[in-house]
Amino acid sequence: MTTRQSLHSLAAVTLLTIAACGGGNDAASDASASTDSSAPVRVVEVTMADIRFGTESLAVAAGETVEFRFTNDGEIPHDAFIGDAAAQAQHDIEMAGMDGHDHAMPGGVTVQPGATESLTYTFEDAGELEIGCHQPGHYSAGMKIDVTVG
Ligand SMILES: [Cu+2]
Repeated sequence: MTTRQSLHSLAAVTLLTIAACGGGNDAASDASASTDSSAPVRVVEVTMADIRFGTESLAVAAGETVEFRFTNDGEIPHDAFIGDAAAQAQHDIEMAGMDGHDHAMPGGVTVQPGATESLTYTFEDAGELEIGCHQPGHYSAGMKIDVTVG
């Protein structure tokens, strides 16, 4: 019993280690093995450049869970924040007040130059969402992806 418990703990630590190393090339090959969810997760790779996303629009199914992998090919940090247009506008105001400093961002990630960050999101309801970058001035410059959930 004790042995089984420690094996279980070891497995948990291994999974945490893989998660902490997200973005490395080695982690990518293990991603499917570390996914416990029964629902298949679609992986969408998105590049970021100064100042735009490599993808302008995306269609997903209502209820679909997507693992985004944002790779920043630019020379400045970029964000990816998922929400409807009203949430984007609100978030842009909040970020402007923080001078672009990193902060906890539910539904979003900040990606440093040269880095890759994963963001897993379940699109519950049909509608129009956006993925916006809220580094100062980026969203208003059009750094966003239109997401159609249907
Ligand atoms: Cu940006």
